[in-house]
Amino acid sequence: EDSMDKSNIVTCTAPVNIAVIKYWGKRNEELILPINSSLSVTLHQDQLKTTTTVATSRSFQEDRIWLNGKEEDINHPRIQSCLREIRRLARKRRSDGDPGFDLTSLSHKVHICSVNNFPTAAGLASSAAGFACLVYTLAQVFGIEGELSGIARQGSGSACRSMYGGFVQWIMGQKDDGKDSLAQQVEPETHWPELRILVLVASAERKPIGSTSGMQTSVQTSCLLKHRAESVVPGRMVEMTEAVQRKDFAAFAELTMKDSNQFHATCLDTYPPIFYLNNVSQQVISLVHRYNRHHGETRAAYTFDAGPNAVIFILQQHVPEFVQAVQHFFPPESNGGHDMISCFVFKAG
Ligand code: 2P0
Repeated sequence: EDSMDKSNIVTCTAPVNIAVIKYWGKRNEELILPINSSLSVTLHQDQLKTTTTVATSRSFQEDRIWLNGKEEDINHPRIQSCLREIRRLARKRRSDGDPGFDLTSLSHKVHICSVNNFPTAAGLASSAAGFACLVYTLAQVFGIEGELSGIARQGSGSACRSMYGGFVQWIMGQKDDGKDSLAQQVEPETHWPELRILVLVASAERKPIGSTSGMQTSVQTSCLLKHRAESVVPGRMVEMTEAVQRKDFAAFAELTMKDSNQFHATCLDTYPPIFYLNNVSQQVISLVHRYNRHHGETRAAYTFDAGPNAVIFILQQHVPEFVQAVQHFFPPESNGGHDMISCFVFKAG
């Protein structure tokens, strides 16, 4: 290869994660430091995911980025944070004597191309997989290994949890510089192979209020959010970690539903209020509680993020029965006057 024209292309994928203890609210907007810790389940890699290709070449004049085929502004502050932090780490590693991936000069510009295999802005955490993938792929290109969740966090808070598989906690940290606000694996996906994740798509419409500005207003106006962050979540993080470690489905499920409900209560407590749940979401909530009551045990749990689509946690052996209940409640052949719903089944990954 001609050393005058070194180029390098790397493609990686990163999965979506679903929070069971929700992140909502920042104490530092620029560094993306949260007001509480959170815990999530990462989906299996080849399901809902982002695929990112990064190319570098001496001939590139400037950094550029394309998202789902459309060129976007590379000067977006969060993209710039990730690029800057990766290049800073690469420079540091090399000055420490580690040559890294010496195909890629630090002075080379990057072209980034990122695609999702699911609709963005449908409340399915596209920014989490997107920034996790961006940071991971850039790290591969520049030959960096090790802790990267602190950089992914600076792209999007929830992205730090997509850097690991299985059950992952994002520890809020105490420091002002954010160095201890990192994601950590609680258990790998192999820990609980029977667990299934159903996504019930009630709407693929764009959400009315984005997470970033929504949580800003919540921090400014909701005293319920302050109470939740200070007095509720710390205990729930411990209980949830233990429920996962014991594979105690009922405990896991009840905490998941309560935490989703409290998150949406803080949205309603925000002023002006934020509504992410719609009529279909409320019907799914009733359906899950009726289903559990019918069986006399907690067999299914719902959780909702910044959108109306439900995510259901359930054990493998109960999936057919639950899907049947969903189809009975939301008949697929109905149209006009009835709400439609489609169901996708996933595993932790
Ligand atoms: C979560 N959500 O824990 C919560 C639950 C939505 C509801 O993380 O501003 O896109 O980029 O840090 O990560 C959505 O917030 O917000 C989110 P930023 P992000 O999954």
